[in-house]
Amino acid sequence: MTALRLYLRLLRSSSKSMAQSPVKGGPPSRGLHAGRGPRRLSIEGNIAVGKSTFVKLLTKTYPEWDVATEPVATWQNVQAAGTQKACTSPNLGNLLDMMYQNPTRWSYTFQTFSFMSRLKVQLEPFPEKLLEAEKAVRIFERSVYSDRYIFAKNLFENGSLSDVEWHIYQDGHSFLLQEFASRLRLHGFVYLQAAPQVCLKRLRRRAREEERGIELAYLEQLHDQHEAWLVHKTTPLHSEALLNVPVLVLDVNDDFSEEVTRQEELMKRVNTFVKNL
Ligand code: UDP
Ligand code: D5M
Ligand code: MG
Repeated sequence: MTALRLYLRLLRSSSKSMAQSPVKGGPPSRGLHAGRGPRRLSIEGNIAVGKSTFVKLLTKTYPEWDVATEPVATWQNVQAAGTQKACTSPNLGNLLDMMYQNPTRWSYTFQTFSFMSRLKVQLEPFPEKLLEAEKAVRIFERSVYSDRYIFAKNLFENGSLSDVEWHIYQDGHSFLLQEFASRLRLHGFVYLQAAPQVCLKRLRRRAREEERGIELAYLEQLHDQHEAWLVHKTTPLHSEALLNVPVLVLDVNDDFSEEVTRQEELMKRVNTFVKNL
């Protein structure tokens, strides 16, 4: 069953009441990490701020941690359902490119697909082998929360999602988050913070083909969404518990990709944050 079909089936079986009512489930408030399971964190931040570079550093520094990168390749190469072998699967298109080329047509489809792909990543069982570690840690590059509270919200506010699309999206999102509350739980966010101009410079340096049309104004919108959600805490959330998840803000305006001392300092700060969860 494709992600989209599963999503639609779950949506149909969900309560008829639509998105406005907040969901009671969701990550509980935590200060100290109660119980044993792995600590689960998401690395958040604007496009091209350096998340992938940062998670690579985490992997190198803490090889015992489990790291899940963002499924961008899946969005760039949508495969037909039911096909088993990647080499023979018909490629249905580059949804990332379609969204950037025609946002009003493709944003809702993109949000549905990216949410489902992040949901799958966040629901994956923790590797047995790593569970043996005294303090197991799993890191995600972005989360089902940034999908909604950064991107979908922003696309609604800038007119790329209609009222009805935003409403249906939130309804499905809240429902699935409630259904999978305990398995989706995150214990901390690491917010990589940098000025939109810095992100634009890094975005141009990376030169991802689909992103060639992105302008500073879009990165400014996304920056404001991050600040509202993770710093000022003014973004209305589906669950109050999410509001209480600890956030580590790391200023990455200064280049860290080549600076070993800065890298060590950043890695230590994450480790201290994780230990205190
Ligand atoms: N980059 C950089 N300085 C940094 C961090 C990243 O120049 O301190 C570069 C990195 O090499 C890449 C681009 O910025 O070319 C975007 O980084 P990444 O893909 O890690 O960003 P993401 O979109 O994952 O946040
Ligand atoms: O993010 C990867 C690319 O995917 C970047 O162009 C932003 C885009 N993206 C990721 N999630 C979403 C959602 N939910 N909606 C719209 N666009 C999205 P990067 O920051 O480069 O790792
Ligand atoms: Mg990335």
